[in-house]
Amino acid sequence: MKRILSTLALSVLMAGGALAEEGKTYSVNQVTDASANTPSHMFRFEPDLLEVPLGATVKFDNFDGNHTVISIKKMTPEGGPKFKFSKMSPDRNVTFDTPGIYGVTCGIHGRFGMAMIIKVGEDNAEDLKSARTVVPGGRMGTKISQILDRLEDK
Ligand SMILES: [Cu+2]
Repeated sequence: MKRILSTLALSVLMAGGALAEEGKTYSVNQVTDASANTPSHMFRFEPDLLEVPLGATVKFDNFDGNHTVISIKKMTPEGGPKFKFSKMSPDRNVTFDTPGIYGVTCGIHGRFGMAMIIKVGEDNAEDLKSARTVVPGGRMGTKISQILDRLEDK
C-alpha cells in the first residue's frame, strides 16, 4: 500500500512539474571567443541547439560582443514569431506558441556560421524533414545542417 501511495505521489509531482515547465524562460547567449580556432566557433550562440516546450520564452542575452539576433525567414514555421534584435534592443524575449524547428542567425556573423536552432514542442520528425529542405547556403547552412544532424541523432 505504501508503495502504491508513493508511486501516486510521484506521478502527481511529475504532472505538476510538466505544468510548471510551461511559460518557462530559457536563456541564449551570443558569444565572441577570440581563442576559438574556427570562425563558427569564434562567433556563436550558446547553446546552439535549444529544445523548449510549447509556450516557452527565450531570452537572448547578448552579453558578449556585438551581435544581432535574426529569425531566418524560411526556417520559421508558419504562424511562428519572426524577430530581429540588436544588443541595444530593450526587449530581447521571444515566446514560442507555434511548434516546429526555428533557425536563428546573427546579421553580422551569419556568414561565419553563427547560427542556432530552437526546437519547440515534441514530435518534430516531420518538421525536421521540412527544415532540411530550407537550410540556407554557405557556412551558416553548414552549421545548421550539423545541428539538424545532432537533433536527428537524439
Ligand atoms: Cu554575431
